[in-house]
Amino acid sequence: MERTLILLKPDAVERQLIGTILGRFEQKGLNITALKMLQFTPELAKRHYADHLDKPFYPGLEAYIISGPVVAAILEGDEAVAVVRRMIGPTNGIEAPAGTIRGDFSLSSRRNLVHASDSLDAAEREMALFFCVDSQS
Ligand code: 3AN
Repeated sequence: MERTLILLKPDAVERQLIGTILGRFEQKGLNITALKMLQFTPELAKRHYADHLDKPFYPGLEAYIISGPVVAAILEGDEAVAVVRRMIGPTNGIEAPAGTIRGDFSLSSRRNLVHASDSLDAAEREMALFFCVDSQS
């Protein structure tokens, strides 16, 4: 069993897609073991997106992620990290295949609805950042 961290980003909340997106993960058989709504601050954005701080798209990414509430959740299931990454699809919604969440609902690289941890290490770090839990608990 693995756990992974997802964020339904401000466009998902604004477009009233919280239930639709969480429903897809539930239908897949993943369990939601933690769930909350929160508002990013610039400081939290810099911690969460530390790897992207020097990218040209970072200022726009920060402005977007702090622009409205997000929903954070921990999903649990067999190979959850890889399964959830496949379900959300590639970063750019224009290129994401139909059947993935970004492929079905996004036409953008920035407003791409959902974040998911991209490794077990990232999942551990991100679960601690948003829920103060470690991957063993
Ligand atoms: P992913 O979420 O697919 O793992 P990352 O980690 O490469 O993508 O990028 C983190 C976030 O930064 C993306 N979800 C997206 O919101 C934003 N982003 C990435 N690439 C671009 C880009 N070329 N233009 C604008 N925003 C981007």
